[in-house]
Amino acid sequence: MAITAPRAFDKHPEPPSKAALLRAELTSPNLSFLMEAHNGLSAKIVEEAGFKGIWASGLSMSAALGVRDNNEASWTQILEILEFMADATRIPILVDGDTGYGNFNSVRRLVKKLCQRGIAGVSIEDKQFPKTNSFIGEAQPLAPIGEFCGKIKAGKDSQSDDDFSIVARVEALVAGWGLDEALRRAEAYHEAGADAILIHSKSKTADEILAFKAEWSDRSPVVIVPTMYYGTPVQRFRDAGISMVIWANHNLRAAITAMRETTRRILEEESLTGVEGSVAGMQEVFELAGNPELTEAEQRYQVAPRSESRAIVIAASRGSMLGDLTQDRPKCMVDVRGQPLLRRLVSTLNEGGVRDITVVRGYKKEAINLPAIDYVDNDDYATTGEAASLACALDRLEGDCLVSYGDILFRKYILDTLLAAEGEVVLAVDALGSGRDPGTASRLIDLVTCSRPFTGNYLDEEEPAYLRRIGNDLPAEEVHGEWIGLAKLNPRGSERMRAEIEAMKADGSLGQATLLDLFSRLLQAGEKLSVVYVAGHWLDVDDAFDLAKARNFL
Ligand code: SPV
Ligand code: MG
Repeated sequence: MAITAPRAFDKHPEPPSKAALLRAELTSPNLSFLMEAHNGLSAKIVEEAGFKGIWASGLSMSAALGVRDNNEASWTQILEILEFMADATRIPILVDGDTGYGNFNSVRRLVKKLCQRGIAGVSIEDKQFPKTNSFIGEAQPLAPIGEFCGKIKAGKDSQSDDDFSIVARVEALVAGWGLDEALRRAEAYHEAGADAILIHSKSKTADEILAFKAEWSDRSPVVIVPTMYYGTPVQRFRDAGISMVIWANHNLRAAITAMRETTRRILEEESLTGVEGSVAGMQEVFELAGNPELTEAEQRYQVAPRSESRAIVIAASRGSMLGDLTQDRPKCMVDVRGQPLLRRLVSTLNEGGVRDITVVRGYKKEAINLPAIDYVDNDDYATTGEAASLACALDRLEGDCLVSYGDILFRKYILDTLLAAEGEVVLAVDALGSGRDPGTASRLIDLVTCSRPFTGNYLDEEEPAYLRRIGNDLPAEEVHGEWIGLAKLNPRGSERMRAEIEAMKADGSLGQATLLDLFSRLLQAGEKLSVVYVAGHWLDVDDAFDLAKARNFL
């Protein structure tokens, strides 16, 4: 015989499928154990404990959904749970498929879907749809043998994975029909193609299932569910040659006891202290959910780290050009289409990942009451300027930090661009803003001169732009744009800004200074301030005309 070179996949054989793993457990001469699970979490716990397979119990999945074991949950709802369980684990799952949820045709579709979702096998029982749990009532009606054999054949013909197992569950002993009927049925189901027989019993002893096994011998693997005859030592099942034991519902029952006790204590004690030591820690929850893997994957796929930037928003002034609108509230709380201006600004910051926000209040500070924001107050707002307001938040001015006027709105991409920009202090500058005529504007415009003008080409990355001058009265021919009122500082930029504020405090110039004065001092001290050019897509609100524009901006 010719010797052929090994093929590539021989060197790296595919790991066995879950169906193959279950089949191996069923057919091995050793006794195997499946442990009940009813959702992704309990399935993970079963795997973590070291079980080689999972029993997806119909009773437990139903109870966990708050419904009865009477096919009250639809089969597709069960399928959803199974998908979570299969995704959460690597060990095989044998599903309690009840009666197959209908006739042979239902079984065909069920088996097809189970194979698609990575389920290793299904057990179907020879009762009538809709079923009732075997431990309820007496002498439940059984399915005609021929009809049940049809379901087994239909299921076997529908499996897309050759190793998928169909376990035929014989209910004759539970229904009181006796050993002979059980054997007759098992034989027929075996003939129809069942991969194993599950012989069920509600007796307190294992006598009847052991009698069955003795007669059945090794015609096919035998599976048992010793919920009622739990007192029988497992060694007896081993000695009898039973193939697989299913511990059918103990995770559900353990959870019920634990949840009841915890809930009762918390209700009574109106405190968590009593239960804290006995419930799983938060870290355990995160670990079970697989959070460490996500952290690893973030590094592998280089997901950009979430912005850690904080923001200081200066909103101390009244905004008197808005007249009556700022009688009882500061400008930042003026309504813009149903929401205060500041709330819209905060939303944009939040959307950009900036959650740590401090607002410096002054005029009518009690009217600024938005949630999830820190506040500091400049109670001398009437006689001081923006730099003094910023100084009120000096201890927040650290790390990556945005400094923003409280009366501006801008598109999120401007924030994103700024957050991504390199540099110790970076100012967002509107290149089109240079077209505004400072002479006719109703307010002061923050004009800038930069190391180069905006080229008009957003892809133009040749040369970074730096701030040369900033002020309200620059010569028109030197103006390259308008600062929009938003700047980003990196840790070193924040440190420099803090130092400069301290220096201004010391020399007495802080009180009346604007932010422009602060930037100008940094420039004079030889600091490099960077510029990111934008072209529109922002506005500030000073007067009624701006407010109308703001409404349109949204
Ligand atoms: C289940 O776990 O849903 C079963 C086993 O079918 S038993 O409840 O014992 O019938
Ligand atoms: Mg069941």
